[in-house]
Amino acid sequence: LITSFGAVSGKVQAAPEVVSQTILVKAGETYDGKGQTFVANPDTLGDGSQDEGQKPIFRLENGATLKNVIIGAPGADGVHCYGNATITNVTWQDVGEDALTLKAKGTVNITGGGAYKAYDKVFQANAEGTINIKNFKANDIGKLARQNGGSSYQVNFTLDNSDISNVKDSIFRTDSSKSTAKITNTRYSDVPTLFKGFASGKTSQS
Ligand code: ADA
Ligand code: CA
Ligand code: CA
Ligand code: CA
Repeated sequence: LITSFGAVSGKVQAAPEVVSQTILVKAGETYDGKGQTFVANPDTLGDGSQDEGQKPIFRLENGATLKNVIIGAPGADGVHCYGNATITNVTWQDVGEDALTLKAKGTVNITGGGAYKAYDKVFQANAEGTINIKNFKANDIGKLARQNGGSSYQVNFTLDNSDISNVKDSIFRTDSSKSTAKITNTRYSDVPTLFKGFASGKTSQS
């Protein structure tokens, strides 16, 4: 009887962990949240509004992995990736300023999980590199991924086997004539535009 107290889908849910100082995942290391929910302390990391300059809940060094994590509200500035990163089964229940930012050149592979309630952007590319999104769900978002406005380096975006709904702006957006975007095997509902700002021949959908 005691084991089913507070149970959801047969599992006892731990209270969200309030993160007051950004959790650092060192180069090459893996942080497995084991399904735990993490929220930002609004006094130290940020309140999850559209104010810039909020801090991330997780900071990943080059080659780090983040998996089995739920980010609740407030989400502050989500996850910052400095170089290559593997993001597996991470769900943003209520995206804060944004969900994840590529902060230094690298490839970010996001597989599984989802992002919800993003007033503006989910993924933000502030450095050259590649963002691959696969087996993902997003609902009630502004844009799925955005290369930093006015930047001209190359970012390659891919989206595969995902479900995207209720988008205000677009799936992928850039201002760079070098950047590319490819969408495969993905279902949409209420998505006004797939690609915004890409040069001709730089996008594909199948
Ligand atoms: C906006 C802002 C950038 C940067 C970015 C981000 O695009 O103009 O300077 O802060 O958000 O990384 O959230
Ligand atoms: Ca921003
Ligand atoms: Ca939100
Ligand atoms: Ca941000």
